[in-house]
Amino acid sequence: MTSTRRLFFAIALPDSVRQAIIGWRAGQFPYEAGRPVAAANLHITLAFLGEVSANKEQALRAAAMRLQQKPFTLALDDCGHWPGSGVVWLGMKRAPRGLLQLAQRLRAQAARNGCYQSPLPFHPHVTLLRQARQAVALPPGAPGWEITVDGFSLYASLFDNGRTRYMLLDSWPLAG
Ligand code: 2AM
Repeated sequence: MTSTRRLFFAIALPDSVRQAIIGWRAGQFPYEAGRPVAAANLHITLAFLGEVSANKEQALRAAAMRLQQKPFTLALDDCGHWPGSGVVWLGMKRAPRGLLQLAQRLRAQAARNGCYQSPLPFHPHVTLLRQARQAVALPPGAPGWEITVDGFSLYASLFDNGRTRYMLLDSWPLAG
């Protein structure tokens, strides 16, 4: 049996932004709204890869290394709720073209390597709360934290001691 890991490509958020987000979140949502995602786990997923073998991981890493794209900025200025998946999220009113392009390229590579990709439109977001299945009073927007994205990363999703933890495996710069 070959072992697999649950992997995804994502944009890491700077520590200062993660701290600002959790401070803001604490003032916006009551305890019963949902389960807050740990500060260390706040990120924007670019492509979810699922359970991946070591061989496939190598191919995906090689594709990530070949990818050429310029850095871009984004502003986290939107907030919403998906009751079906129980997720309250932070996002962007207008996702920058660079972000959509980066995600599209990584998702295309993932699909080429046999990783199932959802046919639903890509909606870049930071998951703030989980298990939010009841109606949630949402703030009208979000403070609009600006982030310069000059790289992207590969993470493994681990579950230990009843907690989900994301382990950073590798990062690649955006340049060119
Ligand atoms: P979520 O935060 O909206 O749940 C690690 O689990 C990351 O991959 C999370 O950002 C999660 O998105 C995303 N993810 C998990 N399962 C997924 C799936 N089946 N399709 C797309 N993204 C998924």
